[in-house]
Amino acid sequence: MWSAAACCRFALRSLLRGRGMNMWHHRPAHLFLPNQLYRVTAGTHHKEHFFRSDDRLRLLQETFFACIRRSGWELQSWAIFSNHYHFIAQAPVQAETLKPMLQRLHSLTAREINRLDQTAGRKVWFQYWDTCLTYEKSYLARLHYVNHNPVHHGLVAVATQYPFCSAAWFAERAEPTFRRKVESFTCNHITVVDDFEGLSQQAAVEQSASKLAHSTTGA
Ligand code: NI
Repeated sequence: MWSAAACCRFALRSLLRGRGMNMWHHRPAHLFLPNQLYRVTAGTHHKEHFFRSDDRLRLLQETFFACIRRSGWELQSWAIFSNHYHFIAQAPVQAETLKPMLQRLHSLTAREINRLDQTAGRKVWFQYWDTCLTYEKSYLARLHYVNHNPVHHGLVAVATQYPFCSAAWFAERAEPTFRRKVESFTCNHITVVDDFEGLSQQAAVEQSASKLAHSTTGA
């Protein structure tokens, strides 16, 4: 016999699978701890759309979750795209684990993308930028920014429609008062490294095919 909790977990997993979402399993945190919260952005080499399909985005997202869990960071929001990603997370005790965690994420995903493209050793990731969030308002505004980043890049009309970001997870699981507080912030004044093209996946596939055709014809 299954316990009620086990039934609930199974139902939730089935629900998430049915929606094609592999979401972070914790509830959104609402504690602000200065000097422990970081916002991170990373981009691919030459902003290439290496993660240009749902399968590749899923690979990146799942590897990202695994690396975050392994390092003991507490994820608070994330947005993953074909050529960059953003996240906000709370450091475990020392934030020095950030660098090895990202190195592992980049190494594992680069190896897999290069295996798929048969381009062993190709540089996939460029670099990352991290900022320690020391003011609560800045933290809340950036949570909102990351949750809504798929809209900023023109990929969806409503962020909860995008399966590789935290918007749906946040909408479903955050306490209503916390959610309303975060959503009350505007993103207009935020300056972040985010000058990445918001290509739709279809456009990214076409762009990639076009480059391949040019390289094979010598154009
Ligand atoms: Ni972005």
